[in-house]
Amino acid sequence: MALLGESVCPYCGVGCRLRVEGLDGQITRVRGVEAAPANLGRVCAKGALLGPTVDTPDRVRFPLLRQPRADVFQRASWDESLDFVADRFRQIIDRHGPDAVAFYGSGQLDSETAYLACKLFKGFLGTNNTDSNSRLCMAAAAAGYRTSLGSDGPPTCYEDIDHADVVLIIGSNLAEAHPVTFDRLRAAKNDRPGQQVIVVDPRRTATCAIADLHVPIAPGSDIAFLNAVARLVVENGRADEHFIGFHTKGFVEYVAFLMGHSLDDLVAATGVARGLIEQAARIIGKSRAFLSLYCMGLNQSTVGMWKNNSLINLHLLAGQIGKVGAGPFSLTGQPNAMGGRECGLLCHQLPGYRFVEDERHRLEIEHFWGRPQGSISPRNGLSAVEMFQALERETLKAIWITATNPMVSMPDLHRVRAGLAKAELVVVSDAYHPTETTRLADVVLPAASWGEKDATTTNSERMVSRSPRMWDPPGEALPDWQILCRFAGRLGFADAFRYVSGSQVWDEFVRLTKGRPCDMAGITSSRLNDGASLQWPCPDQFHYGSKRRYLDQKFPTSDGKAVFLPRRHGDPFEITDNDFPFVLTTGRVYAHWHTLTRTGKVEKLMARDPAPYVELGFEDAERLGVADGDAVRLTTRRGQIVLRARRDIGIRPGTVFVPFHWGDLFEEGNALNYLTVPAFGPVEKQPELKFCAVKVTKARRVATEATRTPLALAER
Ligand code: MGD
Ligand code: SF4
Repeated sequence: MALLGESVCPYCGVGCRLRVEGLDGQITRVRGVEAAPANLGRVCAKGALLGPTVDTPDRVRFPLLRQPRADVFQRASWDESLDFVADRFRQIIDRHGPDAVAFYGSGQLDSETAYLACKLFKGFLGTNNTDSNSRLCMAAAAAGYRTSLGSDGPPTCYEDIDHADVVLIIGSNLAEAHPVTFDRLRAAKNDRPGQQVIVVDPRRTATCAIADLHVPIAPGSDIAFLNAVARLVVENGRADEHFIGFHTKGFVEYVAFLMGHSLDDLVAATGVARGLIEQAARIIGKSRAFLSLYCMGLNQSTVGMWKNNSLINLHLLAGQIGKVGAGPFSLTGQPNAMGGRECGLLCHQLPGYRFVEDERHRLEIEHFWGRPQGSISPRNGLSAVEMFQALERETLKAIWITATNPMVSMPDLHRVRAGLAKAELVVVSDAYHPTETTRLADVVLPAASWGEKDATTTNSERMVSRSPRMWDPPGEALPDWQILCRFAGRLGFADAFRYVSGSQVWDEFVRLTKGRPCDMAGITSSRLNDGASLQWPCPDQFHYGSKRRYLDQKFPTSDGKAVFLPRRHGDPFEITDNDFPFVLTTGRVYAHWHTLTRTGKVEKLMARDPAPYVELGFEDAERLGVADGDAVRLTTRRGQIVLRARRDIGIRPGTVFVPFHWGDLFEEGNALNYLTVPAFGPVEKQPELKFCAVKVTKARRVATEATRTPLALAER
């Protein structure tokens, strides 16, 4: 057995560092690296079982072109396929302008690719239509940090878990979605039994196993909960007047706002007993080091940014930020969702936490890229959901999709399918084919995957690491950043996209972060290639990186003060009624990652969670005459699917839960996201994946057994 290398896990944002061992070209063992701050030697089953996901029969080995008017793909050369794509892009831009094309990427892309996609589309093609699936998970957190604290990016680090005496887990199923962080918290709690954990989730999830208090609020009612707690903290005399006076603004208005809402009304909106909220407020109010861990239960909402602001208000009120063991800590979902934000991949951003609507920022970037003034459009581009809507309206004509499978992960899939069908050109660069999305492409480009390329990523705690190439990509597959460079060359921009290595791309990018809140100027390629992992801000090459931000309690706002932003609780986007009386909420399970392109091929993981299901409460199930394993039809205003029932005592009455992982390759037309609503928040544009109104009925026909795997399909 030989060491193949040390690499960051390609799954969740915990960013575990893994030691990968192999023999005869096969991975034989994956272990956690003891010295890595993110995981301290731990690894979860998904990381440990990465081996079977690498060399599978459905890896894309060569470029594939769909044959005209046919449903079959034919192998093509790189020259042929990129010439074809470049010609089509040029024609479409000539006819309809640059905003007729778009790039839709992913939080799984390395920073090198995210940066070059931004450079090519925003700087050289003249459209800000680049976005990523991070829009579906972290946009609200980014907007929340920015509006409340003056900058995106969490102030905290994993080590804070060991120092906090109160941990609020709100809208996060840590045990299944960030299991190594969950294990760390469990260990911290075992070491210090006085540490208190509060879980706020409409479901009694596996995370509640370590909870001292579970508050099963009604889906979507987080703002009411947070405002009620804040009001009680004020009433109990627990506000930190010194911190508020010196380091915040807007407090008087905020308190007036809180007192303008009766506690009874706030409590009623949460749907839980007042005593639970009072208990939470007492625990938080007395805390010496109060840490919040949060994720999609806050972010995936049309009021996701407001939920984030409300949580940060609570931290400001209690003076629980900018110190060891305290602060709001958004857990990123994907391995490089943070890096995408730093590189400016989202449609309103530019590299180094800059913004397309800011003239000074545009000028700085144009100058750096050697572009004429005015090259970068001053308008925000299309965000994720808007891209697929624009395809259906035919205002967007071409889309380049990379490292994501929107035909499973986007809301309202019937519309996504209609959009892709109307597109003049769909290019998908992916490691696997078929996926639900590559099946609908005109061109499929073979992407090198984890272990097959050098790749830089930033995890949830701002830790930047480089994963080395450990083995060769299959066939002619290439790293995504190289594919983009070859494409840029064909569009006439070869000089600006001539890089000898990913390191050169990275070093160019970090120069753009100099002096910015996410300063990575000191995180040079030579340090990363030597195996260093460093947390930004890290302004120069002698700096050791920063575990925490805001320790001086100065915030990157115009006057250095954080801002209280009163946010009102309101109705969800889609309300339940007699026709659609249940709330449908969605999420993840431990064994699976996103749309199963990888974990669907791992026998042990499939054995744990072989098929999709709907979880519903016992009372609701009894009323509907549904037993475990019965077929249940779920109908929303957008579609219907049939799933097997799992009764659970831990879910609120009137709420049902469905994991989102299974797509059409498992059962045609039966994916969860055929049901969900494409509404998104007005500022952050993050879609509402946690709440829609649904009818639940016992189905007469038994759902087809969803036992096929993408692998089986590929082999047919
Ligand atoms: P979810 O299951 O989407 O996972 O990680 P999480 O956000 O932890 O949602 C978390 C919880 O929110 C659920 O338990 C749900 O019941 C609760 N919830 C629903 N509505 C509300 C609400 O209105 N308020 C509150 N307070 N809670 C609510 C997501 C993260 O996971 C992400 S973004 C990604 S991209 C990664 N994906 C992923 C995966 O696919 N599989 C696995 N195993 N792990 C993953 N980790 C990452
Ligand atoms: Fe990978 Fe996340 Fe598991 Fe760590 S916790 S091994 S990063 S999936």
